[in-house]
Amino acid sequence: MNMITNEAVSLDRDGAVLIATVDNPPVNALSHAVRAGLVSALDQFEADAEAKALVILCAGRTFIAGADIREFGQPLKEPRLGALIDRLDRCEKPVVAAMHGTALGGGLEIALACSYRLASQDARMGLPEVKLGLLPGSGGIVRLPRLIGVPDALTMIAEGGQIGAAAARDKGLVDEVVSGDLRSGAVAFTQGIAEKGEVRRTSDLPVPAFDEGLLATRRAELAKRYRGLKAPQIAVDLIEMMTITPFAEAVEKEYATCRELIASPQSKALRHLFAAERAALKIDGVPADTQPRKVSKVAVIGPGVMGRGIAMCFMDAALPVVLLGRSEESLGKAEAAIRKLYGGSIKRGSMTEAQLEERMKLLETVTDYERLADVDLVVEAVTENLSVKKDVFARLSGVLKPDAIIATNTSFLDIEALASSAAQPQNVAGMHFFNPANMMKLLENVRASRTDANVLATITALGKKIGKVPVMVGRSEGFVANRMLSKRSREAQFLLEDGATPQQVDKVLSGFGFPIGPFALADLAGMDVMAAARQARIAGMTPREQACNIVDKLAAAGRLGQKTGAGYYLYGEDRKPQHDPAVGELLAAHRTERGFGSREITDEEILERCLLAMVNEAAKLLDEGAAARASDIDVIWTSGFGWPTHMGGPMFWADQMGIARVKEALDKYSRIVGEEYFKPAALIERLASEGRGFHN
Ligand code: 3H9
Repeated sequence: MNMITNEAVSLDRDGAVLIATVDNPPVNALSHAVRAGLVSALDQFEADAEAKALVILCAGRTFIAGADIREFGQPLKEPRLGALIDRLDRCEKPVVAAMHGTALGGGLEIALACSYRLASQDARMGLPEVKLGLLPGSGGIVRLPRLIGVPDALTMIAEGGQIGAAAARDKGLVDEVVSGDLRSGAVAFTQGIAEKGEVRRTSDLPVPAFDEGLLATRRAELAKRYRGLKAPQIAVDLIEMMTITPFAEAVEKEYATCRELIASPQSKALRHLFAAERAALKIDGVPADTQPRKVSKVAVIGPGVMGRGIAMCFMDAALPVVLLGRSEESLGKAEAAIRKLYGGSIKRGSMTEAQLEERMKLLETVTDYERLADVDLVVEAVTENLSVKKDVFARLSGVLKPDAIIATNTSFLDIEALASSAAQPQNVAGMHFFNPANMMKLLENVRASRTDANVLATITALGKKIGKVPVMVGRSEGFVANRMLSKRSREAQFLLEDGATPQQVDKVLSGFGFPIGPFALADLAGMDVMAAARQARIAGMTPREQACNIVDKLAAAGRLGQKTGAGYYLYGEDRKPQHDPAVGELLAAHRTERGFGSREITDEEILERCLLAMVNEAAKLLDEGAAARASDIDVIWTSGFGWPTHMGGPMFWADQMGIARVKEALDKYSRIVGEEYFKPAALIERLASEGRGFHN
């Protein structure tokens, strides 16, 4: 008979074993109902003299995936997770956790306080709190090292990675891996231990000895790997604390730190991004139950740098790829380049020769469009020229299956014009990959006015499948990422004209948290590439933008960037950017030619002009409908363009600054730089007058 405790937890029995089943879809997060239900299950278990042991397991796709993030920031409702875990720790009869799916955060902390831990073969365990800018707060930090040792626990806590069931057993985190049905396996195991009634408490275990130097080494490594992030460093502090502090006091200290971190700006930013990434998968006009089309074979047109990278994305996801090029020679080059890139993975130890050969078997190279008759989706990645692309669309229309999707990888061309040149415009969308396509996480999927809902669902699902962060955007020149980037690049150039140096601008932006400043980045991309991109768009520029030709001057002087050893900076063997007085002279001559006096520019002005120019453009994109939500823009910039995740993305940052202050600053720079560049977007005017932010 089922003994219901509440809507989220039910209790039933099998002989002397009670079984508490948590059922709180989608991921069994520890909401108030789950905590209360488990406390009630414990009450009944303790009061029941016939019950010798209790199993905690979960219905649905996973064991408890952690505290309910949606409850953070709300008033705490009893029972707290800590109190539930303390009850488990003190229980005088054995409790067994049976984990499947992902046992994460508070979910794993519950298991750590049980007498025994079982895992199904596919189960994964972790303490991912650090990824949300916080740390375990209910004994995870104090218990895990006692079970698996300090070095492994430190890695799991400070980096948030997961381990599988077999590794967890080997390390001592799990007692047994259950093959077959988890519930029956767990009940059988628990019946075995029930009679003995032996209780094991992780809290009774000593902290295993470890190498004293470990903490300092890991601190330095983590500072390098997670630049600007506070939680990984605090994780080391807490580990150090737990090694020298009595158990109960250490648990209190851990909880107090967790509460502080929940309220910290970094955690708010990272939690915002967690929700934003999931919101980005919900597409306007695409009902949640829309069935994506089946994609089991794809084609990529154009074997250039982008086409090769895109082909690799699909091959890496085990999808067969037909790469179409104009000549055997270009295809041969592409194939060799792909092999070489995979060769790099072999050198780094992330791929074996055998895996490379398997991967290459997925690639077929062809010159004939007829060979595309059986593909489900085509990504067109030919030269960025409307008539060339239209020609490809027309040729594809003649050979593809009627429901095959055509996705263009254009960066700047008009998606509507391209869709109109296809026989089935409802099958046309954009999949805008970023270079290097096989590495970059961001995928801007583009909807055109006639794109079918199930095409949008398909490219979103496919984006996830190939390990990208897909964000749907609408028609706009440069879509979202590049259109905003072009405004930041413009301001960086204008700042040079006004008197700033490349070093100063790069220092301010990398100090903010970008991995690289715009000028060091330009040196990496190549000045010839930058100059060509500028020429391609020069007709649409303002007179000041047209005349701001520093890039052309550097390119003409042969300063093409890292590849020629000189660009905005000088480069030696170590490829570290060095100041070059010649660039100072070139800039001074440019200012004289343009009639600009040089003035002292503050770091604050640099930061605000570069970032607010982007935010203002983003507000226009939102009003135009090219971006569906402010949070989508935050996902785009944090997953694609190095905006530091702990700053939440440009729109989150602007909200933190306050929209009234954003408008004030835009008004100020309208006066200094010009109205045509900084006039506040209509949306910013509206939000400022209503006292609202982008996210509310
Ligand atoms: C913690 O435990 C702190 C404690 O130590 C101490 C406290 C004092 N809460 O990702 P998906 C939702 S901190 C609420 O698409 P998947 C998610 O928003 C927590 N909701 O699925 C989405 O909803 P929607 C530590 C959550 O299969 C839906 O579930 N734990 C939570 O790709 C499906 O999610 C973590 O950080 C949550 N904790 O991946 C785990 N988690 O459809 C975070 C998910 O409405 N979660 N949702 O947008 C994950 O890593 C993944 O969600 C998981 C499933 C791997 C579980």
